[in-house]
Order: sequence, then C-alpha cells, then structure tokens
Amino acid sequence: MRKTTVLFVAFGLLVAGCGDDSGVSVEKPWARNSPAMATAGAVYMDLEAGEDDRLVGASVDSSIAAMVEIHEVVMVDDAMKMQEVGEIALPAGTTVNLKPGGYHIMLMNVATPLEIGQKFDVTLQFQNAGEKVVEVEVREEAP
Ligand SMILES: [Cu+2]
Repeated sequence: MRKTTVLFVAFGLLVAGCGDDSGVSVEKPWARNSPAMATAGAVYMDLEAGEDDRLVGASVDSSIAAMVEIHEVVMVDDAMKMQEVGEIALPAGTTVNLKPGGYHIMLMNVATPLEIGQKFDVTLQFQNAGEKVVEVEVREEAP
C-alpha cells in the first residue's frame, strides 16, 4: 500500500516535469456565442509566454466554424467595434488576457450555434513556440 502511493507520487512528478514544452502557457480557455452576431462565436483565454512570442493564428475544425480570425474590440466614436489584428504580442513573463471587450479569437460562420457545456479543440499558432492545441469549453461567463 505504502509503496504504491510513493510510486504514484513519483509518476506524477515525472508527468508534471515534462508536461509543456511549447513555451506558452494557456490558462482558463473558454468560448461563447457572440452576443452581436448570430453566426459567430468567440474564444477567450489567458496566455503567458516564457520568452517573447506572438500569437499569429488560430484554427478550429470545419465542423465548428468555417473561419477563424484574431480580433480586438476597439472604441470608435463611443461605439464598440471589432477589428481584425494580425497577431497578439506576448512579452516574456506577462499574462495577456483574451477576454470579452478585448482581444479574442473570433469564430466566423459557426456551423451550429455553440452550446453551453460543449467542448472543442482550438489550434493556436505561435511565432516561436509553434502549434499548441487547447480544449475550450462553451460557458456563460469566464471560468
Ligand atoms: Cu470579433
């Protein structure tokens, strides 16, 4: 009994030790339907790069959405508008929030409206760290 416990702890440390080699940590990924557009959704998360990096692209399976863009919400004449940004800078050691009212990954031409509790993969492309696949859950609000 005692030996088994020790083994499990050792295994856990091993797994944790070689876990993430992409250089960018992703926390609290989630998604929701766009409040503004019926056929769109948005994906949010917190990103932190170990070394200077950039989020340069994102994609999802075509069964989720036909098109994916990186967007930012900006104020134009006191109105909130979205604009496409080619990339998001990730300075080393700084948490960059993708959140409602700010940066987000926009899902365009969503195949079917996102449902609360639904999960799907988003593939993120980083300039230096390469590709990273993240599972996101559709929620009412941030986790
Ligand atoms: Cu958008």
